[in-house]
Amino acid sequence: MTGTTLITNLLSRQRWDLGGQWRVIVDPYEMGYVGIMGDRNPRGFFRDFHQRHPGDRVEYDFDTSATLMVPGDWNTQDERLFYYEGTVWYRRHVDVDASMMGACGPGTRLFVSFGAANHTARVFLDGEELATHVGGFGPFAVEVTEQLTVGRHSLVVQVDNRREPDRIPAMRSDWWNFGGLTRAVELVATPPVYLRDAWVTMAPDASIVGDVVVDGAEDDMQVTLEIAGRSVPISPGDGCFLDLDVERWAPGRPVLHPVRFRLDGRGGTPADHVDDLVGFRTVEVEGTDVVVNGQPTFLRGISTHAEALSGGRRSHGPADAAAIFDRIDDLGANFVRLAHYQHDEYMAREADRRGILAWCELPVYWGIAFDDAAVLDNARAQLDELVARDRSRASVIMWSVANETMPSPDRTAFLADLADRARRHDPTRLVSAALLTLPTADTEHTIDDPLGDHVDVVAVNQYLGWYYGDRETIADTRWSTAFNKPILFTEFGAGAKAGRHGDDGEIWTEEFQAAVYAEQIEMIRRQRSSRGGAVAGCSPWILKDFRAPVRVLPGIQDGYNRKGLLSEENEPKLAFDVLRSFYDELRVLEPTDRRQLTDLDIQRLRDADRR
Ligand code: GCB
Repeated sequence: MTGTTLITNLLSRQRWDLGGQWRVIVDPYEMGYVGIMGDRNPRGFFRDFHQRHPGDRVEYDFDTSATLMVPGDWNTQDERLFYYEGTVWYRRHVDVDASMMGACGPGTRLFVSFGAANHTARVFLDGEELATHVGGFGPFAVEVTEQLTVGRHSLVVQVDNRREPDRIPAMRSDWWNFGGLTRAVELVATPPVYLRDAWVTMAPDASIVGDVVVDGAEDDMQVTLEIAGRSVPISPGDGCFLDLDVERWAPGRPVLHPVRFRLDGRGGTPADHVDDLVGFRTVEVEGTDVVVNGQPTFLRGISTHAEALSGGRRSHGPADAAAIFDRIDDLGANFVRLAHYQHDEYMAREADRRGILAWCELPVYWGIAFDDAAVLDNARAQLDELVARDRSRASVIMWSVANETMPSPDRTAFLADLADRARRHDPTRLVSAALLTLPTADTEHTIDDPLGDHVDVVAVNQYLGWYYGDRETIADTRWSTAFNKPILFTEFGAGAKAGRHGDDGEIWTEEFQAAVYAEQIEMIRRQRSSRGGAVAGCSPWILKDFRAPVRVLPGIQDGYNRKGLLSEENEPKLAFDVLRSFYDELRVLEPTDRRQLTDLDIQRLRDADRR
């Protein structure tokens, strides 16, 4: 078997879109792979057999089977698959011509790359099993150089989205388990020796650091980074270290610099190159402040799932990312929490372009088998994919290794391992994990979860005024940690059905949700960091109502978590404006952002001042 690989900077490569309508076979009993004796089925769907003679016993036929759009989740494309959790076989033909085979000169290598396939994918070409990838949100590629010839080929992918106790995520989550080839599938060409990975970013001491991985390396290759008019040698594995005065990327000021990584062979002949647009900024923690470019920066955030703004489907690609970020911009946010798993690469790129800071998260979520070494291995692999893909993104300031995990020695060891690994791979960014807070009758909360020792930012999900606590006492609540680190409220919120109005004491009304936001905001106002408090920001739960099978209340939830500031069809609820006004108020205090204000912003600030 070939196995999977990870190619970063795909957008800089020659690619052919393999999206469109793929033929599919739904296979709840997995008979397309396994025979009746539990062995590998020699006539399995991966063979893509066709009946050639009237006597041929072939009991499937992709050519006449249903189709599904790729990229896309299967749940929202076919109502029979809405709740489906199991295997679907995807098949498409790949037509290869001589120009593709030679796209990067003699020895061109070809890969099929997947933005994500939820949850486990087996890839077959012309009946041959090539690779398996585990993890529903990570990018991967499969080399097909040896298999592809000029002509038509059968590409079959078995995608299985069953929930299992030893998967990440595991059995329960408060979001839809969208199955399928949910992100782009592409054929990618590279030269025979190529830059499989190439990244550059700014370290906290403002030096520029970067490195590359050369695949197919020959001894006399040379790698150079071209940046801001300079050419700097990179020694693969040891990287580069540069003291260069570049204009900084900052929240609200998204300055991006073109960079090129060049790979040259013997005598300086060009062998490969990768282009990127990269911003440079520093990020660190000082006491209870998050400091960006030397400036304490309050994170005016919002959390979001990877769900399209309308239609309740899995989002993918640049258009969905732009639409989501339009709404984040409308809020006046400078920070987004990309919850609860790896979003697609376009999200961090859009954040780069907009000057919005980002938190990236692994799906280490409720009920993970922390005592299982294989589960830890998979978490490590998912982390590696995420860091490798996004570590040139200036917007990304934080890797989150988990959400809401119950403290236990196994859990803390597991997550400490991931936190250390994130730092080893990328010492330039912060590490965090969203912690669970449980109800107490107190208005004094001290976070002492032992994981606090292993993170840079103590992120807290708290549902005062919703799952517990009186709304009236939210504003009086005081938060501290045992760690002298910034506190970030990664979640708070309340459910409201858009268009449902009433008294602010009645749950599910927009008024109730808005009132919870007002109290939470008042609490934050009273203890912002760099003014004596410890709260360095928030990313309330959540931008938009999102599909969740556990949300069953008829007439109100109907399969949606209703904590969105926007309805599932992108209509703002009252709380949207409450949060926006708070962020407007904060922006006045922030010099970097002030330069970016439009006339409309200034008018809004004046209005906020008058209130
Ligand atoms: C949480 C979870 C999030 C849920 C949210 C809720 O704490 O982190 O995934 O959707 O609460 O609405 O209960």
